[in-house]
Amino acid sequence: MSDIAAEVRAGLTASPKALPCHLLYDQAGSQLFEAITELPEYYLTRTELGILDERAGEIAGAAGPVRTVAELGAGTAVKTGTILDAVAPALYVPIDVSASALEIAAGQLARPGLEVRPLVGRYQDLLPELAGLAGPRLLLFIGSSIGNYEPSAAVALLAAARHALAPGDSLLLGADLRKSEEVLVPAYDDAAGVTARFTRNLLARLNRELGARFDLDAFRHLAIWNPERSRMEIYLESLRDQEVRIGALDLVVRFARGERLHTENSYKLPLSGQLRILHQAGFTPIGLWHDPRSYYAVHLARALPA
Ligand code: AVJ
Repeated sequence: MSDIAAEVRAGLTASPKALPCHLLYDQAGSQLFEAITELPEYYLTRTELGILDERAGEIAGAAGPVRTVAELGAGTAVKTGTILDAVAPALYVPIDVSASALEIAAGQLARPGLEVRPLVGRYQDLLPELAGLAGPRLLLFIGSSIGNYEPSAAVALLAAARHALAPGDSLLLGADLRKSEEVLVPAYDDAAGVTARFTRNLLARLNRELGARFDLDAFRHLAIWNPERSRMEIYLESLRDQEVRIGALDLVVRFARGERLHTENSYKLPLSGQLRILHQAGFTPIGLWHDPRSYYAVHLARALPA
């Protein structure tokens, strides 16, 4: 049986219903996310890329000498090229759950004098391996994926990274900043409906992989700004009372009309909140770059002695 079965059963029998956001990224979901990054409303990717491309020299200078660059969630590493050229490490270690994405990354980033050594797996399992790589090390965690984590979980993840690093090693973190609802909501509910398709693909995936019978038209994509928690919340909302059978789980799930299935949070902390997470994880900030509108922040931070 599919290894997503246990997570799906737990999430759909919980109250309120929720599924882990990593389930959004099957092959179709990853392609839809790529399409999201090109949308006019989705400012994150192009804003971060602008900062990295324009400030790569400064960032590399602030980081100092680096032997190894490792990257969490490297994917196809499309955004990493400029930084790698500026930092010029001897070794690049992209880390991702997707082996196919890492193959593309290795091909794209092949450069004379650079060894590319991909690691396939989950962050939690692979972070300890950073300790065995030649220092000084620079760990990249860009793309605002940190925003999918609860702040306490973000601290735990970065602290685990910190434990695998040595004093003097650095972290480069890209994170979306808090801004007006008028900008945030369209970024997660675009006019062309690509984000809605991305979210609904989760149900299509359950149909494909678990023999579920979700009617995709019976749910709508919902993107809500939560100002108290400083996050976008994404849901699928049931448009009617309905029962959905999930064959592989031998389970029937009941949805009331208006009931929500939570699929994602995307935190947009103000700068102070981002800095607090770095401090609590054992890093001291040494550099900060942002775009002219202050939509997005790129932090450079040094690992502190334990
Ligand atoms: C990949 C986590 C950065 O939160 O902006 C985009 C995921 N979800 N649109 C984000 C996402 C809907 C994205 N991250």
